[in-house]
Amino acid sequence: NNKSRELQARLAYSPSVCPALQGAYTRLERDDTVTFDLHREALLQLPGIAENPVQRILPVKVIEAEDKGRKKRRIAIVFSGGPAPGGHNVIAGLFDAAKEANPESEILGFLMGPEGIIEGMYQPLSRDQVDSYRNLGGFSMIRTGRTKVDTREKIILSRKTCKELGIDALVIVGGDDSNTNAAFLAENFLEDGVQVIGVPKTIDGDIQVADASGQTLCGVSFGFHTAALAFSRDIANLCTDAASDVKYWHICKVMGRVASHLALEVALQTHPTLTLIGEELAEYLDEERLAAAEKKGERDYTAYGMTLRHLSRIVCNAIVQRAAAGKNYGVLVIPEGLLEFINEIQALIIKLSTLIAEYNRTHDTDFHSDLPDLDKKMNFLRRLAREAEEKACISVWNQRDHDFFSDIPDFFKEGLLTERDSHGNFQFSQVETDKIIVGLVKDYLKILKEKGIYKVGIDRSWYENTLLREGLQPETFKSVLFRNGDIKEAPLLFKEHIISVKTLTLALEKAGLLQDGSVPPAILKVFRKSEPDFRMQPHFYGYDGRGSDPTPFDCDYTYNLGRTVFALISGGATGQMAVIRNLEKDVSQWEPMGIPLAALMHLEERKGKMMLVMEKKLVDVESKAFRAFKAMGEAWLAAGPGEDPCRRPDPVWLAGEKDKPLTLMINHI
Ligand code: FBP
Repeated sequence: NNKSRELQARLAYSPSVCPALQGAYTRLERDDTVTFDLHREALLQLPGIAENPVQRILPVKVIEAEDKGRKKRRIAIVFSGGPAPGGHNVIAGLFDAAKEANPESEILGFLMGPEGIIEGMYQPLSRDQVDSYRNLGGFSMIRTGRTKVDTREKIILSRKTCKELGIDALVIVGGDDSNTNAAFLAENFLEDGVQVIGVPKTIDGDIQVADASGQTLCGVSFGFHTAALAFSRDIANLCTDAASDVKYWHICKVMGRVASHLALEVALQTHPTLTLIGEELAEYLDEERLAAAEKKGERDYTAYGMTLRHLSRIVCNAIVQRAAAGKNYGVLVIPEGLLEFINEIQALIIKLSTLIAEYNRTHDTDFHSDLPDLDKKMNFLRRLAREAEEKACISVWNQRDHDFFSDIPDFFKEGLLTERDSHGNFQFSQVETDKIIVGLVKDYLKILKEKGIYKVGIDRSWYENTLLREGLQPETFKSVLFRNGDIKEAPLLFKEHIISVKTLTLALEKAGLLQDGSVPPAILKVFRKSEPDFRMQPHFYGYDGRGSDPTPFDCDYTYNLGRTVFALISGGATGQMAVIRNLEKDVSQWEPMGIPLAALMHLEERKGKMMLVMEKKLVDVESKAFRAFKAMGEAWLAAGPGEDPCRRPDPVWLAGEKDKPLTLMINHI
């Protein structure tokens, strides 16, 4: 039998269903208590769906079910963007609900993402097929892709496919960009009577919706909980490793293209030594610099936001603080999208995007194919900088930009120049952010070491245990290395700059503690441990978590989303996103709803242009979850990873139905 016990349990698991979705029939009811501030541009670009109402889903008895609920339907579903655990259960929920309402209804899967709609690549889904993927991770049943249906031609082809296949409704399971796609397709499909419903997917956790009054309608996107828990299990293991071998700082880059939700969740789940949250760094204000400028009657805008150099100082301060306590190890968590929040880098990314878009427009060709290697790209930028200087006019790219850009390492330059994805997003997963941080930190630590600021103390409990084991009395050791024998008071090792074995030997000689003319091995061992030697091990938590099998919470959530989608379709809705309200509560209190996609849109810069796209929700630094994290920061920094504060979350499958994202739970206390 190739099926593990977990796999067998997964295939047999029957997700809990909320009361409104337990029967075969439902009806929609307009909910005017939920209101949104509609963007003017959404009204202009999506006039047909912009004023959709919010719809609640209510159960009806079989006898009351209207004919439209029982109608035979052909529904197509597509996965779009990165995989997220639980996608197969959206299909299962939709499949079950559609078949219960009418066994003759059919569910088709478009293959390889939106490309499948454009090219007409699809597969009818059978019960056996759906059953064999229940409660399993990945998007492998129909696969996924990142193609954007963004041109007239692609929209025409998509309409043609749906018409030819006699599709009644199209379900798009995706993140913010895919739901933007869903909104534009819904608008364009109105004429053909093809309904379009979006489903909030992404491990990044940045699809969260609250209405104008602040009431939460979608607390988190599906897949977030699983990915965060999968990463957390591994990172908790690293905390144990760090505290065991006591020689490494593990640096863990955690996925999340822009928002730092995953990093925050991982921090709350595992209590690592230090976690950087991009959104907090973006709020940074250099008050000293601001005050200095104000004194001169000037306004220094560079004081707002964090620089790379400052960021490396934050990390170094933590390393130095721990080193002084004898802890030359730790676990640092950084969000994948960290650089997005560093002002100087963000400004650079926007400038580069504008230049690339301009190049493509004026050359009617492609920047990346025309200038394939870094040297060619750099020559192009150099030429632009020269031209701008000659014209002495304000330009997108000037010599200062060029100098700053030239100064950064080649791998980082290449990362910043990588091609945007089809939605115009900067591909942070392709940039070795961890390598950049490690480089900066090492450079700065070197300076701190030379200044005598970065020096390693001795972990008292560790050295006492070691010395006792070696039969050397701590009192003897202390009297040699510390003034008055008081470890807290004055570690001689540093105050006297005893930094080499030679000096240590002299000190011991003075105290008559040499054994056969050399340092006793026990002391040497302690001394070696105390030598500042910064070693960092980089790790990336991303694609593995995306492919994990879902937690019970994500299994239930996605199955209910699938059934919600069918309820919306059978109620005649289009241009809506399926959501479940009250996710933080028990399934018996979950409320399935449809919310208008158009109301979730705003304007954003993409490939150098302002575009109407779904708004991502970033980490709110005023939120309860963020404040809880900040309140624990000092304790986590002082502690050894693997020691008391370190938290080991349950394995993904054992987490239990009631285990939900901590950020979601804390924010709803
Ligand atoms: P979605 O927004 O499509 O769900 O994808 C999220 C994500 O997993 C990000 O965390 C990551 O930056 C990106 O996908 C990686 O994309 P790719 O698969 O193209 O490398």
